[in-house]
Amino acid sequence: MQLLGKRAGAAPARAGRSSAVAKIPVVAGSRSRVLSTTVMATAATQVPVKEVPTKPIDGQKTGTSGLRKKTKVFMSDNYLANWVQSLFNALGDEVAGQTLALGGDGRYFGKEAAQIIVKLAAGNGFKKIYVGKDAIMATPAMSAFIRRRKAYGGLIMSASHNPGGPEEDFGIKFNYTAGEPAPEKITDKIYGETTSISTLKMADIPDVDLSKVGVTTFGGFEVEVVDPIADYLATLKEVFDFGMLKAFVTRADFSMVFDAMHAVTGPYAKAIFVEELGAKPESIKNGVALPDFGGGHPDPNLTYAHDLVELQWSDAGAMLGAASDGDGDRNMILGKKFFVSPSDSVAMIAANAQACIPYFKGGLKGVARSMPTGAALDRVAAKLGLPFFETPTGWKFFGNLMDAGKCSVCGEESFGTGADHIREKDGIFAVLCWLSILAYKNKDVPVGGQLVTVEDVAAEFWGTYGRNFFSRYDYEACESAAAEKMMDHVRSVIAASPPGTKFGAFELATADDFEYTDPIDGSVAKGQGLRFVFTDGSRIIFRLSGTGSAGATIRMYIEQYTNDKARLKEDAQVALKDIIKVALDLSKLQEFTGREKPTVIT
Ligand code: VG1
Ligand code: CO
Repeated sequence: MQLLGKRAGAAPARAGRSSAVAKIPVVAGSRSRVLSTTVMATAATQVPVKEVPTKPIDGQKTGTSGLRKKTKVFMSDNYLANWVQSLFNALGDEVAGQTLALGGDGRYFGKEAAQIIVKLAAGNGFKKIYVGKDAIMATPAMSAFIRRRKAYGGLIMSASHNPGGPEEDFGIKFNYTAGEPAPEKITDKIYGETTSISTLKMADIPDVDLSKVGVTTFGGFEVEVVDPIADYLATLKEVFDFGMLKAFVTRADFSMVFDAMHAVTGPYAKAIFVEELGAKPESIKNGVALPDFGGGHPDPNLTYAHDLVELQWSDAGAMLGAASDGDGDRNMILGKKFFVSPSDSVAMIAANAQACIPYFKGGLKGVARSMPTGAALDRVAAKLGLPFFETPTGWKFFGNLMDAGKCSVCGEESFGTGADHIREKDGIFAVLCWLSILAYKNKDVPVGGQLVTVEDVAAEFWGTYGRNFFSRYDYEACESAAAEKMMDHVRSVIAASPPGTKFGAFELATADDFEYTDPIDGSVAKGQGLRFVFTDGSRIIFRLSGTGSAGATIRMYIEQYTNDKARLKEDAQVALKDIIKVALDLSKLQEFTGREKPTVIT
C-alpha cells in the first residue's frame, strides 16, 4: 500500500500479527488506566507487545516544526506516546520491518521519552531503531543520518530554539525518508489520528542503556545506540574542503568563537571545529550541553546570544563569531562588531558558493527562501540565472524542491541556512560556509597581512547587489485573543487597500495573505502571512508564530532596498525607521497588544 507517496513497495506487508488480547484492569496506583496485553507481536519482530488503551488528547496539532508543549504536558500520561502512536498509525503498513532513527537535543525529559519511543517502535513493527548515544542527535545530524543509513525516518525530540527544563518546553518532530521534516500531508494525518486514537502498541521490553554505543536485541527487534556525530561529520566532509579549512583556522592571525548556548552543538562544535579543524578549545563558549540550556533561551539572535554579542562588540572579539540553537539547525554569524542578517547570509553564501565550497563547484541548481526572508537571495538568483522559489515559513517546504533537484541553497530570516546535502537547516554547515568564504578570499593574504573580514565580504556583496535592509520584531507571549484581533484588523486593512493606496511615503503594489502551491506535488498552503508589498519593493509582513507553547508570538517583518552607495553601511534600524512606523501604525499593534516594545529585534 502506498500510503503517503514515498517508499512505494519498500515495506514488506505486515503479516501474521497475533491478536490474543487479555484485558487486565489496573486498579492499584495513581493511574486508572486499563492495561491490555497481547502475547505476541508482529511476525517481523517477535517481541511481546502490550496493547494499552488510551484516549485522544486535545491540541496535538503540529506547528511550524513539530509538536511543542510545556515539558510537564509532555510528561503527563500518554501525551508523548499518543502522538508517536498517531504518527505510526498515520504511516500505516509502511512502517513494518523498517528502520527508524531517534535522537534529540538533550533537553530535559529526552532520555525518558526515548525509552517510550523505543517501545512504541518495537510494538509497531519496526525491525530496528538507531538511537543517538544518551538520546542525543542534533536536527541536521539526524537528517544526515537518515540519508546515510537509508532509514525509513527519524524522530527528533526537541523544541528547537525554545527554552528547556521542567518548567519550559519539550517537543517532537518526525523526519521522513529523505531526511526532510514531515510535509503537511503527513502532519495533518497525524493530527487526525490523535483525535481518534484508542490503543498504544508498546513492546514489553526493558529500558535500554542509551549511554553506551552498541546493539541490543529483543527477539527480532534491534536497538543500536550510535555516535550522534560521526555520520554528520562524514556528510560535512563531502561538502567542504576540510584541509583548506584547517589551514585557515590554524593561521596565527585568525580567530573564531562559537557559542553553543549550552545546547546540542557543544559536542559537535568540539569535534568539528577543535578536533578536526584545529581551532583552540577556548573558541567554544557555553559548550557543555545541559538539559535546561543553563537556564538560557537557546535562540541564536542578538538578544539571547548575549554572551557572544558582548564578546564580539568588545576589543577581544574574534574574526568570526557564530552561535547555534537548541537543536543545532539555526546559526547566527557575526564579524567583529558586525552582524550578518540571516537573509543576507544565505544570499552571500549562494553568491560565493561555487568559488569557495567544493560541493557547489558545478554551480547551484536553484535557490529558495521563505516568504518573510529578505530578498537579497532573489538578486543573486537573477544575476546567476538560477531558478528561484519563495516558500512559506518552515523548512518542510524546501524538501520537495531539493528532492526534485531544483534547489541547492535555501534559507530563512529566522537564522536558518541550509543546502541539499541534507534536508534540514544546518547551523554548523552555515559556519563552515562562512569559514570557506573567508579561507578562499584570504588564500593569497600572507600571515600578518590585511585579512578580508566578514564585514568586507558583506560590503563586497552590497556593492554588487545593493542592500535589502531587513528587520524582524518579535512580540513574544502576547495574549492570544489580542493577537488574533490584531491579525483580523490587518486583514481588514488589506481588504480596504487597493493597489496605489498610500501608507506614509509608501505606495502599495499588492497586499495579500500569502498562499503557496508546491510546484512539485501541487499541494497548497494557505494563510502563510499577511503581506504588504510596495511599489519600491519594500515589504511589511505579519505572522503569528507556530512554534510557541503558550500564548501568541507576533512576528513583524520589515524590508527595504537601497542601492545608494552612501547608505549601504547604515544601521538597519535607522534605515527602516519610517517603514517600521508605517507597519506599527497600520496594524495598531501597540493598541491591540499593549506592547510598547518588541521582545526581540533582529
Ligand atoms: C520559527 C521561524 C521559522 C522556523 C521555525 C523552526 O517559526 O519563524 O522560520 O522554520 O521557527 O525553527 P514560527 O512559526 O515560530 O515563526 V527551529 O530552529 O525552532 O526548528
Ligand atoms: Co532549531
